[in-house]
Amino acid sequence: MTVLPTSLVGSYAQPDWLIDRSKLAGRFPPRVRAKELWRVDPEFLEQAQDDATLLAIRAQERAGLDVLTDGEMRRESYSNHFATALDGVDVDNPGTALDRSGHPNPVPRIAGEIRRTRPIERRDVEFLRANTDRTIKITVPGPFTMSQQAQNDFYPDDEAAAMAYAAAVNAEVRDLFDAGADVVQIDEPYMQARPEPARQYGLAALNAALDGVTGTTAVHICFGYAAIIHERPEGYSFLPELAGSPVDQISIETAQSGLDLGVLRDLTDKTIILGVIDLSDPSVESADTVAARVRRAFDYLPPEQVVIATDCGMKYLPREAAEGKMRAMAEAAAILRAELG
Ligand code: MET
Repeated sequence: MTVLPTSLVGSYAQPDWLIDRSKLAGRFPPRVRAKELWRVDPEFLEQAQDDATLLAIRAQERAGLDVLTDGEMRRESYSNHFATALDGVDVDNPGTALDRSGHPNPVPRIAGEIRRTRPIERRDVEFLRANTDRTIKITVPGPFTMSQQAQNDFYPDDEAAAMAYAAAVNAEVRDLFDAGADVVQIDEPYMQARPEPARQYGLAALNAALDGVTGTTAVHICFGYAAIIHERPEGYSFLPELAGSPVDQISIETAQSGLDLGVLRDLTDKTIILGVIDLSDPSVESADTVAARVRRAFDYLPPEQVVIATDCGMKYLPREAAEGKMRAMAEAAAILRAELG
């Protein structure tokens, strides 16, 4: 693998013919199913999602990205696709939980033992593997985040629920590597939103999800989609804690927040998936701007430990903006590689 590989955090802009982006915008990502968002009849939906995935793959290849995702084209949200496929959760009689901005949201209601009875994203990895020769990454929601996006009516406490989710994620992660994934990324945005419980049991749940896994793993921690959560705090409320986790790569956002990268001093054993693309603004950064954002990390980490990435997912971006921003990443990588010789 080349130095300074470029990658998405996961999602790419979904086509308007596939999903009603006007209904997606401005609302919190759905926790239960939101089938009404799809513009294609159920009979043809998988075919349409496959075609949209091919489009996302080719767009990433054309832009020159090194690590490709499926663009999360098949998902209404980054987490509901997996979370609603588990046994033990009732999505027809949902519960309520506060989202990270404090709004009550319909969420899966844990009504029995959480069990993953079948692989959920295995076909997604197989499809990606069959359609590109580049390195591939797939994302899966983390056990802590899922525990915060659920109403627990079954387990004695939320920690027990998080550990049950961890077992489901662990089985899935193993299957995703078996299906050909090069990198599996666990999305844990709620660790930033809820640092106290994240410390109490979230980290243990993440580590349990990684238990015995041998492939390259990543965890993504962010401030929330720029299209939904507008403010960026000074810094992360939960991050150095990950130093002790067996995860290989940590995905953080630094562009929109202008994050003080001193936090990387605590994470020198990790590869950092460095968010250097601001998703709050559809205008495309120049390659020089992106390169300058990456250079900031070299005060703390050797280039060998940096992956060039977006702050969070590109789900809510217009497609032209997404394409331009991907090209800016690839061009920035080329500038930096030339500098490094
Ligand atoms: N993998 C997800 C995405 O790219 C991460 C979302 S965290 C709010 O959309």
